[in-house]
Amino acid sequence: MRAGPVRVGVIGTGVMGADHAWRLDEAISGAVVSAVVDMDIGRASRVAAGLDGARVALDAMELIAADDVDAVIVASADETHEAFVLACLAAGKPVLCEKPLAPTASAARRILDAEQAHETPLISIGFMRRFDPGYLELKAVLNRGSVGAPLVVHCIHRNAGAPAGVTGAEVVTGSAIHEIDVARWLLDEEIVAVTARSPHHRRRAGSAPDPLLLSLESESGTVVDVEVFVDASYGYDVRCEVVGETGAISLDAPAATVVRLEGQRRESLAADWRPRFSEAYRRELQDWVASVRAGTPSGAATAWDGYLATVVAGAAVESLARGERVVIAEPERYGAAG
Ligand code: ISE
Repeated sequence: MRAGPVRVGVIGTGVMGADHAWRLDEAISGAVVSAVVDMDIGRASRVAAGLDGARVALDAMELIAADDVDAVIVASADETHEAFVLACLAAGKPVLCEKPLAPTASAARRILDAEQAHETPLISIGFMRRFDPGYLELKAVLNRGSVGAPLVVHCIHRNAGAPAGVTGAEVVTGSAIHEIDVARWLLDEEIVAVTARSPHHRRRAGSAPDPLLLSLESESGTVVDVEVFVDASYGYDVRCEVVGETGAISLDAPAATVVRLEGQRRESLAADWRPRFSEAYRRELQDWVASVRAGTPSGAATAWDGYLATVVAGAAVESLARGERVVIAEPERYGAAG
């Protein structure tokens, strides 16, 4: 067990990086944020000013190599993940990388290969649904066999507003990838084929495929249908239902309070994923910090999970472009594609 707190460096102080830094500072035991960095130095400085003793690093590579950084969170733009995660591996430092591990399967594969040179896995991926109490209970009930074998899984993933200019590929690798990971994790199976469609485009979402509909087929034939909105207008809404041979299990979206007033029963919805998944983020970070202190792998998704999620995401992007079902070849599914 490492003596003293883990000194964490945070790369990227946008929405998620700032949230992780704040949470580490306020709500996680055994860690301190020692350094932050961002393309926007003003943004990094503002985040550092709100933390207890964090400095602003010169650049991401300086932060990764620094003696006052034991472990790194990568929460920068998706296309920068590969260079930063590879640098963490070269420095032998544990890294919690936000999803996706990389925007393409080939980049994720290079990271996976580099990690394999290390005896202990160093990479954890921020698929936080794996730490959400609701998803964990759903998986536990499924694993107990209470509803029999799963036949269909319905995933709904609605965001309240779209970032300007988001592309179809980004909706898949930035948003739908959570559901791809959930499908593999819940079913304990690989995805063998994907069909992606975007029947009606919402004007508010610009050119983004909104909604994006995916149909994922698992090895044993379970179908996972996924609906993603980048801009559903009304709030952040994530749901999941598994229908089995003898019953169904659904996620109950947590709301802190229910107001009964004037003949109505109202629950509020979060504006984005941070409040909805705050407990999942807390558990994910606490687990990661504990694993870094103990020098053991974390309970988070691994580089392998991150790689396979990008393989399925790549097939979804291809299906969207071709308008056809895309079969994922066996070598890719089992990581043999070089
Ligand atoms: C965002 O980047 C996240 O990771 C959220 O969890 C997800 O719900 C959202 O769709 C993404 O844009």
